[in-house]
Amino acid sequence: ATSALAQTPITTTLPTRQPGSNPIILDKYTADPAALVQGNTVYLYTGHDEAPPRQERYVMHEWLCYSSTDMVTWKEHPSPLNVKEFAWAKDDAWASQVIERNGKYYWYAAVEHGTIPGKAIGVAVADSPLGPFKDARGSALIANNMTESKISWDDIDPSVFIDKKGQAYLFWGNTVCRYAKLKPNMTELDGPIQTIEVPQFTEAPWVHEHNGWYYLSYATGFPEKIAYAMSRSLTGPWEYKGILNEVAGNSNTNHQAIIDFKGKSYFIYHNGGINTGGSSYHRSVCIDYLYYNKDGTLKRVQMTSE
Ligand code: FUB
Repeated sequence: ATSALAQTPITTTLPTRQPGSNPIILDKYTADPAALVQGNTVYLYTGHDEAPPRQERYVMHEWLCYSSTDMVTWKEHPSPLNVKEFAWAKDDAWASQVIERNGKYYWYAAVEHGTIPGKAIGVAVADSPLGPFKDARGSALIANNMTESKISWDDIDPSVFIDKKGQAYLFWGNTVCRYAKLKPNMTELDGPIQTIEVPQFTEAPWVHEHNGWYYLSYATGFPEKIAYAMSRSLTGPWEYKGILNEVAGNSNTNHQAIIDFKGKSYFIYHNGGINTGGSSYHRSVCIDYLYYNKDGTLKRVQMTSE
């Protein structure tokens, strides 16, 4: 039998976006969003799903950057980082996050290592959120050790956070959630790698703070939903609070960024929602509002097409 997907005509002309609708970018497939608020502007960094139509595999060589001052209209900037910038890496511009410290911008990114088997995390630095970003170390910050989980993609999905005292933390992982402190230079670990116990952690940790609570959201199960835990401390213990949103349409993976901007909170994620070819490997970034309960817990995200 011919599948519904095979019957769907795949066009190269993607639809035109109505302002405020989801997905927010229609002329490229975008995945693994990370957002950085800088004053009046939100910078949105995404992976770029470049697989040819119907090819169900990740083809990702570069990251993309968009900015907005209203979360509705998004301006695309030239790609500020390509996996080739990491000379020690082979390919695979997977999930990433950018953070600012002392006027410099640090981009943590998962890539396939060229000589050490499996995924690794590199860090690039720039003087502007728009780049150009340059490899800050000349080597991986985290390279695959394949110790506990025995999988080659356990060192992926970096999320970085700086607390009010100026201590930076890097969170990452697949199957096992890990974290480590970063030195003030942001390019070296400061102490041992620790693990975090949260139920059914698949990947995609994102750490944010809101009203004195820390939140660790992450992809759970497969196909992936997003779950979250809360803590008063970045070093835990983390208390599991449940599912934050359901499987996003037509994509086995989900990957979230959470920000506050101009008095509102946003849940930024991806789905396979473009109806001319969207899939688990042709993903699209979406944005919905996020609402907090009085006790700090999160209301389930209502995914919308607007
Ligand atoms: O984009 C490649 C991988 O898919 C990411 O690292 C995961 O979070 C999932 O979104």
